[in-house]
Amino acid sequence: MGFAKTTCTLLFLWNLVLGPTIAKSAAEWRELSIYQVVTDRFATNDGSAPDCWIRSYCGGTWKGLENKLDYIQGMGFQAVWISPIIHNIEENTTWGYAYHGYWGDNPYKLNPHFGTPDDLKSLSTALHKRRMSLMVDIVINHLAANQKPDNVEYSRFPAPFNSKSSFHQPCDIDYANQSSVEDCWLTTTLPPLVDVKSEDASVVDIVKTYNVDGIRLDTARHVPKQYLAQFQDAVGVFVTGEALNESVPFVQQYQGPLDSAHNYPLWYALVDTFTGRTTFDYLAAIMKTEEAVFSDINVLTNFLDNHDQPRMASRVGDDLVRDKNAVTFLMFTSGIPVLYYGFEQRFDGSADPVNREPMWRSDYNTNATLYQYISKLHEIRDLASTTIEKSSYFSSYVKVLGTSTEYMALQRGPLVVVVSNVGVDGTNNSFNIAASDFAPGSTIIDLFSCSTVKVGKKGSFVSPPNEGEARKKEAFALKLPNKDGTDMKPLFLMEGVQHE
Ligand code: ABC
Repeated sequence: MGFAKTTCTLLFLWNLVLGPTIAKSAAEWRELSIYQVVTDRFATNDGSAPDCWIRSYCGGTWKGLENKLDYIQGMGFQAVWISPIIHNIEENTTWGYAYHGYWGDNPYKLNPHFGTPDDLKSLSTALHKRRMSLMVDIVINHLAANQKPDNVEYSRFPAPFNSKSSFHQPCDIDYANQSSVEDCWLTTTLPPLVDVKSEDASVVDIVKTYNVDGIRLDTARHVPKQYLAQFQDAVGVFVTGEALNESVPFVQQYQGPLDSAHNYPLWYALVDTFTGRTTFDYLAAIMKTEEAVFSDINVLTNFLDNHDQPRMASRVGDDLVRDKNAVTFLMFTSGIPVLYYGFEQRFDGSADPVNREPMWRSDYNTNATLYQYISKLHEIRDLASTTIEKSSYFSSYVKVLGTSTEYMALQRGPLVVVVSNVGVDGTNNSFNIAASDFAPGSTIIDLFSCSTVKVGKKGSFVSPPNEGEARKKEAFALKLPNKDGTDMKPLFLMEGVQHE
């Protein structure tokens, strides 16, 4: 099947490109938070801010991204997921150019629009020097051609893809039929996405040598599961797969063959909850089902936005408070938080492609409210996870302490998080938490306002409504007890967390 031959060639090629592997396991990834970028849209080589057509290359590069790692790390992220790196079709098409990277035509070459092999290697090294991790988006389901399905010039693809027999016959997907989802073509209109016969092992190792810490596997639901398992085995790094579906049992099928999957079922619930369309009971029910059904929810990749979906800010308008509550939940619930670039600048693009705005429009403003806020959330997360043993914090599941129409309280390790979905209008209702792990009689502190609350029987306490405009607007509170459960001292998060 050509497996060994392609493996050796590619190992050689990719080792040249990226240097030695620093593979990270699922257990290591679950302690990280990920920042997702579309390379073309994140930063240019020289820091310039060109105007561009939203469906063409805008000029972002790996070098540009490397130069902006301070910005990403300054918010607290420990990993960066970059869009696909391989060579793509060059032509303008019905849907514009391949700036996003999902229209590969040669997996053996890099996309020159994003830089040279040395540039990518340099990005990888720079991340590792900062103790950050690199996740690369990989597409094994298809290649692309800008010819009608019956006229695809297969000879233009490199071996072993240079013949029609390496691909399935063109057909349109019937989403009710899994064989059709796996074998038909994701798109048959121009430019068609030519479906690779992934079950041929020759393809597996194309990716084996991507010398990165983790992989985001595009279109996982379109690849037969036995092949996904082979792929996971072959690459030997953490893989999170994209199976775009609302159903928990459906997405669960992909954890096993792969380490992890994008938590699309949770995403649907988050959007509905934090835009105020559903109650917290609904979210709590999804969380409970996921806990029961998945083998490990802590390695699923959770998100509020991504490059395929309308951004949160496009749904909630001016209501920054909803964004704050949603991202608070994201950072403290079970699973790996993934933030799509620009969320912190309140980019509000709706459907693809306007949700892929050039980042330079924000001027990389580190004073932006959400930028500062997310960096604070990271500080709290670090504090909470190091107050107890870090690995036990990240392997434990968040516990829902209670819900009301306006609030949800969650406990994770030493922290209770109270989020609200009422938005900027706030609420005058307090929230009674009947039981928590806090010691009765101890004092707990709201990490944002520094106000304190006394814990009653069974760990019960009252989370007061926000007083005064600032708190009222935020409509949530975070509580953390001292290590020994005794009296608390304030933590001034604006000036950095103080442990004493
Ligand atoms: C281009 C244009 C768009 C245009 C589109 C037709 O063509 O840019 O403006 O609307 C890449 C590019 C896109 C490009 C496409 C196609 O290629 O990024 O800009 O769109 O040329 C992945 C990536 C995505 C990427 C590709 C292709 C795949 O994240 O960025 O797109 O490599 C399916 C796939 C999923 C894929 C997604 C785009 O399409 O499964 O892997 N994403 C149902 C199906 C889903 C399906 C979805 C969209 O429709 O179940 O499998 O996703 O077609 C819910 C249900 C869902 C349901 C949704 C719609 O409703 O629970 O199951 O999803 O309630």
